[in-house]
Amino acid sequence: MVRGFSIWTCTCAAQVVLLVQASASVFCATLVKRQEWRDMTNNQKIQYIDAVKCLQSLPAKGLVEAARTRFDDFQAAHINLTDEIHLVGQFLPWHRRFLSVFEKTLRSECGFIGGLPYWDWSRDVDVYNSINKSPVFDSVYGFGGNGIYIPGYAGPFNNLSNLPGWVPGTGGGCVPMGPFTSYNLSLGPGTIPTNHCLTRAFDDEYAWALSSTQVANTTKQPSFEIFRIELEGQPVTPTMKLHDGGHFAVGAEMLNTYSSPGDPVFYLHHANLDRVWWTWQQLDLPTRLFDVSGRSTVDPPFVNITLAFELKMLNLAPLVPIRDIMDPRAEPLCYTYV
Ligand SMILES: *[C@@H]1O[C@H](CO)[C@@H](O)[C@H](O)[C@H]1NC(C)=O
Ligand SMILES: *[C@@H]1O[C@H](CO)[C@@H](O)[C@H](O)[C@H]1NC(C)=O
Ligand SMILES: *[C@@H]1O[C@H](CO)[C@@H](O)[C@H](O)[C@H]1NC(C)=O
Ligand SMILES: *[C@@H]1O[C@H](CO)[C@@H](O)[C@H](O)[C@H]1NC(C)=O
Ligand SMILES: *[C@@H]1O[C@H](CO)[C@@H](O)[C@H](O)[C@H]1NC(C)=O
Ligand SMILES: [Cu+2]
Repeated sequence: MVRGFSIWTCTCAAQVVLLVQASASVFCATLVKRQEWRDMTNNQKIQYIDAVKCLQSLPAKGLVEAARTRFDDFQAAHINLTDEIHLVGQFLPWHRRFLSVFEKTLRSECGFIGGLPYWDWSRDVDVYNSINKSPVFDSVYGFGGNGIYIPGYAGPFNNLSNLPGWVPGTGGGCVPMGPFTSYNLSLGPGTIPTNHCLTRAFDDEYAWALSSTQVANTTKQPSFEIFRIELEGQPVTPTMKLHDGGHFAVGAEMLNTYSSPGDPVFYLHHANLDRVWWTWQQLDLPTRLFDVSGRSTVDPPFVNITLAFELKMLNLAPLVPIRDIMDPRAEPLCYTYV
């Protein structure tokens, strides 16, 4: 994927000037197709899982000492930046860039030839009001299922019952089946590094938040800021929304704001959120293609997010201004949802 990034590392003045003046789309040679998990062939599913396992077998590049693998590097960056990238205006742009770097890394370092898959949970929840039966959690052609049931499980710090409206999940322990049973995480829970298995605690109590009715309510929001708040959810909204609904429905590893990218399904959940954002942008592209706003930090003093705000990826990738990741069809992103 050197070609994909080449324009950004180019020192040629003319190209840089052109880029600044246009402040818009630099067209891609090709777009990778991001597909819904169940629409992929079994062969494509295995290729994706193998690529993630490849990242889990490559050595870390050392952002934090406790990170063992390239897969951990991504989790480490997310943990480090968590307080700057949630509940703020850059929430969606940051995660769009993060997923794109993950996708490009799978391609450049693990020979993956496809696009990042997404998980359209509405396709499960609209039918079953549950995520349990989702093909995403298949133990052969998916990410494995629920964690082993631990009665009274209330999170790694045993304090989730403090959350308003908390209903215990149906798992909590190690995921016993699927492709990720033998991979122990080195980071998390939260900001603490521990050697632990991948855990899940499915909780269908929150599945309603992922229905197509909820998606429609989100995409009808008139401004970027209200759209982002309605998508991201608690504690700014009084009830669960698409973003936190997905994290809570899967539970355990996925429930921790810092360390949730330890569950490989994180990337499919966030790809779907990114797809919902792109859907919202496309409903009024002339207005919304470059529409961002919102506070830059959770606590004052904060500035308002603009297109010039730079997204940090630490040691994963160079800084880019939000302007450059507003259009998935343009460099440096180059993907399309199908
Ligand atoms: C992020 O990394 C910086 C630099 O290593 C460190 O000072 C900071 O404590 C880290 N923050 C978190 C939340 O891990
Ligand atoms: C649970 O404890 C952890 C670690 O002390 C803390 O970070 C987290 O905010 C707590 N969660 C709740 C819901 O109280
Ligand atoms: C993986 O973590 C679990 C605890 O979650 C532990 O029981 C197991 O021994 C660890 N496996 C390895 C190979 O470190
Ligand atoms: C739909 O969106 C509005 C904001 O426009 C929000 O107040 C309301 O709670 C949402 N409805 C549901 C069911 O989430
Ligand atoms: C951010 O934008 C809001 C709404 O337009 C405005 O009220 C506020 O003063 C701005 N804050 C800063 C720090 O520019
Ligand atoms: Cu996040």
